[in-house]
Formats: sequence, C-alpha cells, structure tokens
Amino acid sequence: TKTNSLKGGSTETDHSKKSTDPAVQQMLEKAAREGIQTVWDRYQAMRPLCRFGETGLCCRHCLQGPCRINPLGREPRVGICGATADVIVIRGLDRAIAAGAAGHSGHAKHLAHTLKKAAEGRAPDYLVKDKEKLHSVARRLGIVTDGRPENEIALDVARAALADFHEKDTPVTWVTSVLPPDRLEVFSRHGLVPAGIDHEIAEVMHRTSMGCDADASNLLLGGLRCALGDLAGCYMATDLSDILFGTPSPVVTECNLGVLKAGAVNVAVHGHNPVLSDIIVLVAKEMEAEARAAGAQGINVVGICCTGNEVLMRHGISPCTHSVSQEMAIITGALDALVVDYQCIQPAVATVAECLGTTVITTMDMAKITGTTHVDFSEETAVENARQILRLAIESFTRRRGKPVEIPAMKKKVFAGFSVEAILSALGRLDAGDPLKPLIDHLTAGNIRGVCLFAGCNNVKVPQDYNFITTARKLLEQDVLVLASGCSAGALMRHGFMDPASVEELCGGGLKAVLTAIGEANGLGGPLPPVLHVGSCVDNSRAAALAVALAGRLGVDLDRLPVVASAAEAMHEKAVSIGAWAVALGLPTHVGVMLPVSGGPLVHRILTEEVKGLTGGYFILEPDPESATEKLLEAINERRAGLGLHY
Ligand code: XCC
Ligand code: SF4
Repeated sequence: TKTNSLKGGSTETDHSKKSTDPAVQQMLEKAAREGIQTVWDRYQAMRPLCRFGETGLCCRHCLQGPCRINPLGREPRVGICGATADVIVIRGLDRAIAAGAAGHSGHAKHLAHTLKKAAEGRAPDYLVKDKEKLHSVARRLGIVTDGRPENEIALDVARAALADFHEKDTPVTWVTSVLPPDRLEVFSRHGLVPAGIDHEIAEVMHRTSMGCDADASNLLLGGLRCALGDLAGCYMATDLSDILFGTPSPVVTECNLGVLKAGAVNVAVHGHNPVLSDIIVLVAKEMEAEARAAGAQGINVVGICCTGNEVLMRHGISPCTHSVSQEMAIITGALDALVVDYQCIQPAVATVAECLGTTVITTMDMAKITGTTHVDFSEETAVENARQILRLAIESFTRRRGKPVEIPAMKKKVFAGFSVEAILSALGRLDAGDPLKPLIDHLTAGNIRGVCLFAGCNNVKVPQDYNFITTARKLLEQDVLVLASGCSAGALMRHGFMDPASVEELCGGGLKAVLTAIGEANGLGGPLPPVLHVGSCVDNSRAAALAVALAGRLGVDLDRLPVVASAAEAMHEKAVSIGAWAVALGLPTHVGVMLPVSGGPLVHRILTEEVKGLTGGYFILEPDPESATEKLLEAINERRAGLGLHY
C-alpha cells in the first residue's frame, strides 16, 4: 500500500542534506521510488516552523491563552496574565526538564520494581546477574551486606530506589551518595538538592502553572533541582540494569543497516528498557530451532536507539540504526518485527510498517500505538511473553519469505562496552594499585587535553550525524578523549569512530599513544577505539561517575575539570534534562540545536553566562559545529589553565 505517500511526493531529492550516513541515503532513494513518506518529508511539510514555539514565546499553561509574545519586540510583550517573555520561556524549559526527568526516572522505577519482584521471587525470569555490583551499590547506599542473603540485599536496594521517588526526611540518595561533598555543598547553598524525584517533577509542574513562580532566576533553580532528579533517575537506571543484567565489559560487533540478514528472522528491539530487550535476546537464542523450522536462517536480533545500546553493551547485539533514521530499518523490507517499549519511537513506524509488512509490537501498557500489535509484557511472565513476541516475528517472516528486500551492504566495526568498571580495569593494567593515575598523568602531560562526553539524539533539523562527526573529528585531532552515549554513540559508530583501526586517521599523536598503550597493556594487539561507548542515555551517569572519580583523585570540585559535554543534535526533552544536570555538575555543556529560549534575552544570558556563578557550569548554545568545537576546546583550555596545566 502507498496510503501514506506525501501529497505531490517528496521534493527534496538531495538525500545528503538529510543524512550523512550512506546506508540511510540508499534507503531514502528506495523510499522516494516507492512513495513512502519519511520523517524528512514530514519535516518539509511542517516548515516554516512556528516562530513563537521556536523561540519559546508561546504559553498554554492556562485556558485564557494560548498567549504568544511577539519575537520582534513589538506588542504583545506580555501574556494575558502579564507573564513576561522570560518567564514564559523559562517555564517552558523547566517543563521540558521535568518531562525528561519523568522519562529517565520512569525507566529507573520500572527497573526498581523488576528488582523487587525478582528479589521476592515474583519474577522468576530475572535474577541478580552481577553480585559484585549489587554489593557495591548497597554499600554506597549504606545498606548492610555482610552475611546477608543476596535477595535480602537486593530487596533493600529496590526499596531504597523506590523511596527516592517521594519526598522524605532525607534527600535523594542517588544524588547524595554519588556526588562529592564539595558539589553537594554547592547544591545546598543554592537549594538544589532534590528531595524526591517525583516530588521535584511535581514541583516544577506546580511552580510553572498559571500564577506561581514569575521570576526567571528562581525558575531556573527549580529546573536545575529537577534536573538533578533526572541525574538520580539515570544513575539509578544504570545501577539497577547492571545488577540485573550485568555490568558491561568490552565487546566487538558490527553496526548499521548491513547487519540485517535477508534469510533470517530479523527482529529489532527499539526503545529503552533492558527489562524487555535483554529477555528478547536470551529467548531468541532458545527459539533458533523454531525459526529454522519455518525456513529461516535463525533469528537475528538487532538494536535501535538506546535499548539497542543496552544489548550491544551487554551481549554484543548489532545496532542497526538510530534515532531519526529508525524508519529506514523497516524500509529495507527485511525487518520482520519491530519490538518497542517506550520513548523515542516515532508513531510513524506503524504506517511505514504497513507498507513493508513489518509487524510492530508494542509491549508496555503506557505506550501503545494505534494500528500495531500489542503484547502485554510483564516481568512475572517475561520469558513467555518474549516467546509470544518472537513467534509473531517468525510468522511475519513466513509472510515475507521470497519477497525482494534491499539491505544496504554497509556496516562498520564497533568496539563498545566501556562501563566505568571496564575503563578502570583496562587502566589497571597500566597501574594496578591506582588505575586513575595513568589517566591523570596523561592529562597532566597533555597527551590527553581533556575529556568530552558526546550525548543525545539525532534531530531532523541537522543532516543526520553531521554535527557529531564534525565536532568529534576536530576534538580527537586535538587529543581530547571522547566518550559517547545514546544516539550520539550510534552516530559515531556508524561512521567508524568505534573501530580501533581508525585511531591512526582520527586521533592526535598524544591521544593515539595513550589509546595504544592501554590497548597493548590489555593484550588487544592494537589501540582502544577513538571513541569510548559508555552506553545508553541513562548511562550518561557512567560519564558523571568517571568525572567524580577524576575530581576525587585530583582533589578538586567537578567544575574545575577539563571535562565538557556536547549534545550536538539534541532532540528529546530527556536531552534537555541531561544538559541541565551537566550544567548543574559544573560542566560547560554544548547544545547544537537551538533550545526554545531565544525569545527570552534574560533567560538566554542566565543559561549561557550567569549560571556559571552558581554551579561553575554553563550552556554553550551553538548550532554551528565548527564554532562549537572551538568553544569546547576553549573551555577545556581554560580549565587546564585553572589547574596550572598547559597544552
Ligand atoms: Fe532517544 Fe535514548 Fe535521544 Fe536516542 S539519544 S533519540 S533520547 S534514544 Ni537518548
Ligand atoms: Fe497566557 Fe498567562 Fe495563561 Fe500563559 S498562564 S496562557 S501567559 S494568561
């Protein structure tokens, strides 16, 4: 069926303006030929975007509105209630932070329930896979571990996690137990210590509603405190996933659309939570025979977006594509099932799937998509549900069998799995007694100039991956150690930045020597890859943990480290939330897509300058990747100078 073709067809035929990934470009050709509408067509149809929304000058927080402020400084200058441009803009930003925090922490809460059910014997398909991590998290939370059975400890950890959601006598433990005293002191001084994750989200909704907080600086404080609730959610999700599914260690596989196999039952897991995807991966192995009986060469599970990162990091599952190009996996015609949980799933997949015969399977009660198949996945019956899902995939394969498919013959090698534990263990081969010492020594000597965390999504406004690869190339050349998470990691892997063989071409001399020394000490016979994949977006917490360890070893607060963050193609509200906590932690934080704040000159100034006086961190709002790179390097150099280090 071609029911969804865009009226008049797609006009933009230069696919390189849409994506820099050749595999995606090839699928866009196919889509154009077959009249299949994609996200880029819908973007064209939406343009010009609403100026009021784009600049943050639109408010729908009460029924007297919607109000919009004239972005050109003419009337109307205030909303009907008198809210100013700055107040409207920052209220909108705060609500984006709260939504992002709700996403990350909702994912964490789901894991906490899973751990609790597992510990109580109500979810027999889950168990504590990483006992060491369970003990280390428990000890960090002040839970007694000595001589206690594992499920009792696990139950206490799950209860502590759930208790962090509501307001209680003590603040959020996933903030107070993970950050250094200096930083917590900065937070208490400015009233930024979150009392409860859900509490802070609700508080933002309250204070941004009609007739409450009408002071831009005060509203920013509320937003930052909520963002620290988001940090807690991310950190908790990482901890609990590691406990349940294992802490990642180095893995090697391949990525991009070329990992799909014409003759296999191709199943893509898409969304976020390993509660679903980890089980699918395990059950797929057990159902190989069933797939072969149906005439397939086995079951080929691949990943999309962050849940893809979760199963890449822990099982070496091949990522097939990311974020804005998710429809392309379906357009190959080779995808039998798209199994989704929640977050970042374009509802459009349902329509595209209808054209190509893919079965889209939703699994979560709170995230259904009209026109798709729903399997009610619950932890109590996880394996059984996974079998049901995979059987639907096999049925879908039997319908596809023999039909033509077009799988771009493109894939890249990806070396991933860099949890903090894995990084420290790799460094430990250089100095077993003090694994951070080699890192500090190389930073001091200037072999490593600084560290940049790449994070966040693709955004249809940017030619896919262009900002990431432009920025990463320059930073690597300048000896900046690059970590990456989420779909930024996806972008960099699809362009070869996670293949150790590209160190030679991409890295400056200092960085190359360091990556080679670590690789050789670990018996890899070559360097580590240029970019270290730390995991999904909640795993940005791993980068935070590494920064905390570095700061501790150097004896300084986080805002003095030559560490920066960049979300060069941010899309989701979750990316806004992460950016806000990175700023709260004291990091210069680049966002490469305009946040809807340009309509509030005061807000813009607070975010890019004044907040520095509070947390030491600040936003670098810069859509041009070349200038952004310069600014990130400047920030690193400034921090080096502050520590008396020169480059
Ligand atoms: Fe979503 Fe996490 Fe963004 Fe990718 S990076 S588009 S948030 S999947 Ni998190
Ligand atoms: Fe308009 Fe104020 Fe209501 Fe917003 S809260 S819609 S600015 S009257």
